[in-house]
Amino acid sequence: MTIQDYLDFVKSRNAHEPEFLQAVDEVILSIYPVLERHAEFRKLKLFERMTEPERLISFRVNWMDDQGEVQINRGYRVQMSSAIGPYKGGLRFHPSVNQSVLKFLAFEQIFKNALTGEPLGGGKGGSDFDPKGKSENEIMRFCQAFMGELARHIDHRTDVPAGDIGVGGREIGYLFGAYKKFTKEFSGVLTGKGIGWGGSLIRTEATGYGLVYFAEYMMQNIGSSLKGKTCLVSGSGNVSQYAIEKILHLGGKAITASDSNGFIVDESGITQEKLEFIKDLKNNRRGRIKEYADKYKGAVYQEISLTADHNPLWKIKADCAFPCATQNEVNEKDCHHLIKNGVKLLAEGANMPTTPEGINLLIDNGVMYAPGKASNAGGVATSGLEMTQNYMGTYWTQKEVDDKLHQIMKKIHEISLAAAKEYGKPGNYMVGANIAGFLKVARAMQAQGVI
Ligand code: NDP
Ligand code: 2IT
Repeated sequence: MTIQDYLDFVKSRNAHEPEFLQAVDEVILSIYPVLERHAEFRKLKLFERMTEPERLISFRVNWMDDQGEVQINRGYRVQMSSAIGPYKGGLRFHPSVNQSVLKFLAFEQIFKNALTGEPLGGGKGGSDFDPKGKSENEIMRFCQAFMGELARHIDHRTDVPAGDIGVGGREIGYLFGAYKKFTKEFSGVLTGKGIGWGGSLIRTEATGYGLVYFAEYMMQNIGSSLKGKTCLVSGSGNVSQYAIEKILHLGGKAITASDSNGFIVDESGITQEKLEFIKDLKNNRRGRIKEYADKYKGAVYQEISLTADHNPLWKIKADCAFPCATQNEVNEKDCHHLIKNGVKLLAEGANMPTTPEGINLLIDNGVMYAPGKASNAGGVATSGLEMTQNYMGTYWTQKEVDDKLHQIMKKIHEISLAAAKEYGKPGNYMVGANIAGFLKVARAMQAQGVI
């Protein structure tokens, strides 16, 4: 089969799922040389099988709002691959959630989880529920209604969800409480749990911290570091907050943060004190990033139009860029702006934030580019560490977990570079991460037979 044959095969089965096709196209373009080298993988149709979810569950979620009106949402769990461990991946609550978005996320998760070196399969789930503007009680009732159905499809050895966009510590608490009530079981069925009831230290910080550890390894690889570097960060949620924090720890300067309405630029840098303001604003008061510029007069706020042909955040001059909000938030035009301004590195905190045209432009212009499945893997890796602690019935210290996270990111960096080199694309983290992740899953599937 040619690359086009593979693309046609997947397209014919998923014609109306653009995000899923985008994620699959990137992987097949990267791993085709592996299939050329391994006739046994081709014969077993391993790649084709990876693109078909093992199971896709879609369900109705009914709940009652504060006005007593019945609301109907759609819930999903995509159990994509259990080749190397139980299905593992987050839950996303956002109005844009649909089958295509969750299949792309579940597909990415297969390779990301393989890269972590832990026994984690790939999955993803969520709902088109919009948490914005909902009361605390509505969030709780929705989580309970959602888990009312999801509980019958998951358990701590089969499928272990966690958070993603719109699902943080608060939602995991409500989901866990509901699961425990429905099943009579106190187990590690979810990760990202609170400290004191099964959660792991550093899980909250892990995606953002891991992202910046990974970026630091990329800089070290060219004899440089993040120290003194000006950084653009998009988003202001979980991943962004801890990316900004770790950039600060390593001596860099983050100057932007955003939400779906707009972004702030603070040329003097987001300090720890200002970051605490963002954390309180976003995690407790559920406010908008605009308030940052009201509070800190040196900062400027600019609105973003979601339908514009570029995002002005990526026009700000900086050394490094960390997209940490959502898919396709950095397009070709944005990459032109980044390159023109001399950006040296773009590492993805979000999943698939850069469009394929954007990625090609960055790589062709010598910008170091890290795909999310490598650079944001610290979150799920630490979820894996939470699962291990739950199985063992123990808690590790902050230092123990952070050291392990550091080692995992270092290893992902090494194996991605090694695979890229072996397949004739030295320095190409995208090709390397896809190949290293694919090989691990492929060998497991090969060993387990046609099942
Ligand atoms: P949060 O819900 O905590 O934060 C999401 C942030 O992104 C918010 O600032 C949000 O703004 C913004 N955002 C969301 N959707 C859009 C949109 N369509 N356009 C513009 N801005 C948007 O989510 P996380 O920080 O957990 O997740 C961010 C990204 O990181 C996602 O791609 C997720 O898949 C990925 N990721 C998350 C991991 C985790 O452990 N949480 C692990 C690995 C990857 P607003 O408030 O206006 O919605
Ligand atoms: O995209 C991701 O890796 C996550 N949202 C985290 C998944 C997890 O199971 O911790």
